[in-house]
Amino acid sequence: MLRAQVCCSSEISFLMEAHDGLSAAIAGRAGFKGLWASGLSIASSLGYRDASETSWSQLAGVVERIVDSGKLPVLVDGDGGFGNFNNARLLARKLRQCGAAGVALEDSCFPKTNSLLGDRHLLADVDEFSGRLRAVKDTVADDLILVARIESLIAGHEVDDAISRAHAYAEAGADAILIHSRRTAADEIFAFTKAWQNKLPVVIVPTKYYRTPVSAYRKAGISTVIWANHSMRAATAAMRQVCSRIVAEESTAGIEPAIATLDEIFELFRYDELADAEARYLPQRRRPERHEQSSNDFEGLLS
Ligand code: SPV
Ligand code: MG
Repeated sequence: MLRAQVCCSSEISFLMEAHDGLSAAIAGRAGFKGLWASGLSIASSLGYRDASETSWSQLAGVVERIVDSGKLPVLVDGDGGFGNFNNARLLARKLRQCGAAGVALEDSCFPKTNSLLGDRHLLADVDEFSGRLRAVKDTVADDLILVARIESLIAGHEVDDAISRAHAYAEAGADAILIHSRRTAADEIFAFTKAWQNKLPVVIVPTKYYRTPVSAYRKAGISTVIWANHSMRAATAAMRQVCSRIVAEESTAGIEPAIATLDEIFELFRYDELADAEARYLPQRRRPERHEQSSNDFEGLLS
């Protein structure tokens, strides 16, 4: 399903960020066909920094909830694989067990730094990173789609460097190339796609160059666009606003119309299905005598 979207479709596809079961369910309801389990967003939701502070097993635990709750194919942000080839293949095996559809591995060094922050972005050696990719491919074969993410432009290198890495990663077995840029215009991305000529499908993350219209990505033959952190940022803004108002107003009356109703939450997670299942599977009889007796006894004690 994810392979079809990223690798085989002539239509552009969109992956929406999810960082927990709630954000995954909401994205699915909104109509997205696939999810991005974002390292930044998951770290933030756990109260960590996107600097390899989340462990690979914590990531896997969250991915499992995203997969179960969203019921959509999930491409997992695997950072650099949390170490060398061995850590990367262990991660990939675990993500497959959790039901992920793909993993994106970036050619950064451990511990990583978020690509959109600061200027200290150390690139992995091409051969060493290719080994990580090969180890993952040999471990999970085609069960997981393997996206090789190139951080050359983030680290301040030229498009040529990104292209030569893309060739090496394609050779190592990548199914798609994610080219990342932190510029506010998509010029570097289009220079890359022009030179790369879709030798493998191209995935992008337009967090910084968000003004570029999707029509330009279609024209450039881009396969997949990742909206990488927008639910987490929306939740942050909304929670901050609600918390400040409750503190200031010492009441929740004012914010009630602006927040999700409890019925929306019950509907989102299909509490009606649970009620139906209870009717089907729980014994349909009156509460046991013994129970009534003990509750009466309890009332007796209080009176
Ligand atoms: C993420 O969502 O964690 C990403 C994209 O890796 S970025 O934050 O731009 O590095
Ligand atoms: Mg990340």
